[in-house]
Amino acid sequence: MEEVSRKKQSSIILALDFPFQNPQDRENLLTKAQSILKEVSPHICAIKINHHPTLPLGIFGGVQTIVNQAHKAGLLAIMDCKVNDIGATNQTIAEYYYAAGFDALIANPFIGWEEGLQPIFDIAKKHQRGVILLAYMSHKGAAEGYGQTVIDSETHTQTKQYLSFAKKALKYGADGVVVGATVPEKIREIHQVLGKNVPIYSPGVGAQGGGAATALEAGARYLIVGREIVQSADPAVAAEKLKASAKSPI
Ligand code: BMP
Repeated sequence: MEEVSRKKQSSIILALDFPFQNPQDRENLLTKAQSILKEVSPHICAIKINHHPTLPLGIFGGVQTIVNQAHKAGLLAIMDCKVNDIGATNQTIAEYYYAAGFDALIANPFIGWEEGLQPIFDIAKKHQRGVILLAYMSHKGAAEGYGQTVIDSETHTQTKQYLSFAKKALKYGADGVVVGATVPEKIREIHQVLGKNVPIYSPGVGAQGGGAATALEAGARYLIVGREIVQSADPAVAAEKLKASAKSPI
């Protein structure tokens, strides 16, 4: 990721999210996604795919076309499936997404290591792909889970859930963690734990109220941006502006 980001001179990851539309209009949706990706490609380092295109288009023959297009443009592709199940199921989920060409997927550390995250990391290692873990989400309710005070199961001391997840990301050798741009103080704390060992991916810029510069100053390495680009009158201009405002860490 670091290599692609430097080459493209961009820290922006495009969240290719679209609002609900009639599932019969699948072809239009695919055309729209491909056309925005083409326009925006020079200004980003990766795409992130969530349920928005995956549910109507499916993976093989649908979203996979977008992943292939991203790769041809020299970009990486992250699957934002927030894997959150038992190990055997997680393994199958990871195998399908990696088979579709995704370079990394996002998983939820609440499931724990044994029979949870471990099979995902094993499959990732086998295919030389990445795993990114959630550490503190960008929405308000994140405080109820990621923000709660817990007794760490290993140290038996009181800590914040997100700091415990940050330490686990280091221990597991995660390729990144997700921390909302809406909570720069949490980015700062998590960055103190991770240093340069695990990069912070930060969604929540623009539509959710987070600021690009603030998130980067706090320690985010990549900005994940959806509506601010996708729903702009000129997605390429919006992406270029964000790229320019996020120049500092490169
Ligand atoms: P937008 O820039 O339009 O708010 O999109 C952000 C994207 O990142 C969405 O796909 C959302 O589901 C995802 N996301 C987020 O906003 N906050 C998180 O904490 C984790 C996410 O994956």
